[in-house]
Amino acid sequence: MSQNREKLIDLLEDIVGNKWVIIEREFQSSYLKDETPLPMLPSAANDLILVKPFSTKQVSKILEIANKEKITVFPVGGRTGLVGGSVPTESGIILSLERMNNIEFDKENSMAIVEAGTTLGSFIEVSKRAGFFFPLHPGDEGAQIGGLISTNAGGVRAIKYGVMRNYVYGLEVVLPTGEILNLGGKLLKNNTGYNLMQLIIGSEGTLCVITRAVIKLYPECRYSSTMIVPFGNRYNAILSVNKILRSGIIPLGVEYIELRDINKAAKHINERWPVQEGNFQLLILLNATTDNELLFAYEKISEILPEYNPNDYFLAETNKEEEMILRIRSSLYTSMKSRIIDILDLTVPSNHLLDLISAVEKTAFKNHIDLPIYGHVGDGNLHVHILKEENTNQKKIEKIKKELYKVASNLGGVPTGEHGIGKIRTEEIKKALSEKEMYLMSKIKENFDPNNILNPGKILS
Ligand code: LAC
Ligand code: ZN
Repeated sequence: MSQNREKLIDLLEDIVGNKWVIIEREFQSSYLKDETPLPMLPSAANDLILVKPFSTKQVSKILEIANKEKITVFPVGGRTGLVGGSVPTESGIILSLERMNNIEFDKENSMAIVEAGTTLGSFIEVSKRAGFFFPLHPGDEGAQIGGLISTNAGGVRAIKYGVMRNYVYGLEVVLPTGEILNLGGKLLKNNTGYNLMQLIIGSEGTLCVITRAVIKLYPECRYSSTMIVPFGNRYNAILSVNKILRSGIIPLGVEYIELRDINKAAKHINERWPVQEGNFQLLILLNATTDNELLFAYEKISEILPEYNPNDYFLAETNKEEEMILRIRSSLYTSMKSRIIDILDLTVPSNHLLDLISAVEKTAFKNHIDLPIYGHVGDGNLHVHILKEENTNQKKIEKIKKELYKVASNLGGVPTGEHGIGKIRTEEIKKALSEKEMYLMSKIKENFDPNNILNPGKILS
């Protein structure tokens, strides 16, 4: 161990205490990866020090030292990302804010002041106990607030209230220099200059470390229901979505799933998917403040659907059933993960979803492979999975990905609507954006982080 490393460990221990500086590799193992499929997962570097501060002041001191000594810092949350965004790919410090998990409520403003290390699961639970609803649900409840904000998370309930950036009103962040900034606040309107707060949301830990956030909450919704609509035909399922979304009702979410995959997900967590007919299914999540409003939405959907020949409808009305359906849906990725080479996150304008799906089908057919699809059709966002199969090789995989990215782009889409760029999509962003946009982004990075110490090599390479 070099002298510098010893000195750094001493300094960090002075800030957070011996117990919270972890230097043994075996105790760092879960911090060296995220949920990226193994064939795509970047390798973690050697010589890493895991630090767990307890306050914004401690985060500030750590960054001040790191910046002065030009030591790389990798902020991590719940490590549930899918693009290697939090993997510590260079020697340096892994900064976990998991001990910073305090939640306060401002009931008069319907907002919560939440520390970055709070998990999604506990935030949903504690908010519920306080009489509030936090609708966003990006799958894994082990995700942390800081990570949800820095990746602008989405998930299955992102239509009615939007994605994470729509919930964030204020941020406390620490710049790579150690300076602490408070951006936004509890204001519902704020036009005071460039919106740095929104720039930071989705910046994947490359600009600053988020330590605390002011988050908008909604009143607890007493009326909700989850519809499962099975179809015998993929195209009909997809075509009906646009019509539903234009009908004047706003569902919490509309998901597309396939029976074969969702059955495996259910089995994975010892549950049973309630609808066993129709290989192509829509999951429609509804909520309302009155019974009548819910009934209206349900009737509207029931009016539209017959045109698309669904096999039947299934309506889950008890909270228990709804929770079980959400849990099974949230397990889709995990249940497939060991077979996945890569999970794409293609996003197109919703009127082009069908074009995207038929292009994926063509690519699958041409290459004699299976490309399972599911995802957030209500957001125009589909996950296409490239699986480990006997007839795949690296060259073929690259060709398939290139083809699919091109299709999305030709339809006015982007390579990612949800998972972000992280480490593994840095070539994709260059193809998706103009040189000028990339230049402006690199200048923004330089201004926030002149020594490039914070999550280097992510988003921009
Ligand atoms: C999902 C994750 C993989 O939609 O984004 O389940
Ligand atoms: Zn998703």
